Amino acid sequence: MGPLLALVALSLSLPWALALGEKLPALPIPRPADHAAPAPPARPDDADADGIPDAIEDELLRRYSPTVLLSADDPSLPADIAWVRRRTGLDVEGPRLLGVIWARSGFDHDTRRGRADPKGWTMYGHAYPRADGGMNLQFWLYHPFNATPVFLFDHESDWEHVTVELDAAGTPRTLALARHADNAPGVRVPWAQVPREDDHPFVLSARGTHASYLHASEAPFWENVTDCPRDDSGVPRLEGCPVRVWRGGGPGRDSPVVNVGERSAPRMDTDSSAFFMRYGGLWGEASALPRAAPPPGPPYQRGFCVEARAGTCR
Ligand SMILES: [Ca+2]
Ligand SMILES: [Ca+2]
Repeated sequence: MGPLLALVALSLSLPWALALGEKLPALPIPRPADHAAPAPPARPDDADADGIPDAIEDELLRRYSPTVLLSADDPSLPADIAWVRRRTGLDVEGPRLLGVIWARSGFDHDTRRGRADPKGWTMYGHAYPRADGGMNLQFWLYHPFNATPVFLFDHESDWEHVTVELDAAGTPRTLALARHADNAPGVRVPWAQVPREDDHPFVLSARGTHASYLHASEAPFWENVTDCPRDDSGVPRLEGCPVRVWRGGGPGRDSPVVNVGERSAPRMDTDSSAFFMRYGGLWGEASALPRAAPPPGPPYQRGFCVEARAGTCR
């Protein structure tokens, strides 16, 4: 894309995205002065300075990570940040227009397909205290492409998320499912109604758009969600069901959950967790079509710190 065309495309796509806003009310990262309460002092066991010992965050993220059921023919399987960066050159020093960074070039066909091996599907975990004394466990799920029934809404990169909300006693209260514009945090379902394996909630991922549902019957007519037969308690029977199963989490699960820390104090365990926080640009090429802008990264989306205790999610 030439520079002039790129400038026109970006100037068209950003207002559309902001106005129609599936993903792009990109809030600026708040400065410390934006919060009334001071940040808790950093402790050796709390590298992201949110007041929760990191080992507890890690354990809770592993315990409550979702089991995501993807349609077997989903055109864009999950991936991880290091893989997509190698293939696309996404970089904090990438090309910048109107102050916005974007990908140097479009994602090729193979990149859009995502990773074939579930071991390469990574969930990015964000655990933080809520203002009411509870805790939110967010699971951010990356696919390299969003394919819709109406191609006009297609875009490179897709960041989706679900949130397990713990009460002040640490007991799960709800599961919030992000879908399209309802994504901060999304549609809440009481925990007792959430089918699970151990403490891992089952989540249905819509084909191509990757919006999250508990049951296919909740999806709008234009969404394509593969469901499975259920047992008496609502747990999906996976044998023979045309889904691909994504179990993120700890030992015995397919792929890891990477705790990314907080915006002002990212966990630096991996290059990917650092990039997750630092990259403030668009996760793909800009587009002139409405709702076709690639999303910004999760830390720059309005759902990232929803209902956070002041001073802890900065
Ligand atoms: Ca912490
Ligand atoms: Ca945290």
